[in-house]
Amino acid sequence: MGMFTKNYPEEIAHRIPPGQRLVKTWPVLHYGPIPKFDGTNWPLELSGLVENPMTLTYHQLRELPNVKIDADMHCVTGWSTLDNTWEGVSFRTLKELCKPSAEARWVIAHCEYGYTSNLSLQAMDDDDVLVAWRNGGQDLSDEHGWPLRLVVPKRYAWKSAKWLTGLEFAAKNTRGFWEVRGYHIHAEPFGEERYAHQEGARAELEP
Ligand SMILES: Nc1nc2c(c(=O)[nH]1)N[C@H]1C(S)=C(S)[C@@H](COP(=O)(O)O)O[C@H]1N2
Ligand SMILES: [Mo]
Repeated sequence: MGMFTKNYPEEIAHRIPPGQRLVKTWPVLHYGPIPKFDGTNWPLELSGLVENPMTLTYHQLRELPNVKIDADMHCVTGWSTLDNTWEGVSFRTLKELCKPSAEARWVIAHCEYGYTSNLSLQAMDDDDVLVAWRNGGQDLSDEHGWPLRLVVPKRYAWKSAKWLTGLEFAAKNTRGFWEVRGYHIHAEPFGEERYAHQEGARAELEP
């Protein structure tokens, strides 16, 4: 049990991972500056081990089938928020467009100003993973990732990369910004997978 663990009502207690606490307002958290979108284009590159490498214009991306999901968010520093409504394009739609090759097992998210994060393709290939531009029925604010961010609800929130510029498919695990600084490659909040030293052989074995 983490130091922040409190007793929550039964209806929600099972949704709060060990060591997390609920916050009422949505924090802003990132390293480095907030980019400004000029309102015209924010290309998204789908690259690496794919049959159809492509760069989608912002307009093309927004024209793809949209999805709306309801998800919880858990930051490794300890805060969680429940029932966030996100709108965007499903990762699976992008995957079908670029067609990762059979050897692709990892996805590296690239962001403005060089932030990266990576996850197994297995973790990304879920129906609640999306590239989003709206939250709570409103366009994202600049500080929450406008005009584009990744949302991976079942992993700690550093994997939900803001100001996303590309998704790169790879055969090997190249650790991202926080992953090289000692954070966990898989990062499942309910397993409290916070730190790299907890990985054991798992990073090698899976996926
Ligand atoms: N580009 C970028 N994305 C990022 C980060 C960052 O430093 N740079 N920080 C991550 C972390 S640690 C968290 S907890 C979430 C926070 O998202 P929020 O500011 O919208 O709450 O963004 C993630 N995405
Ligand atoms: Mo975080």
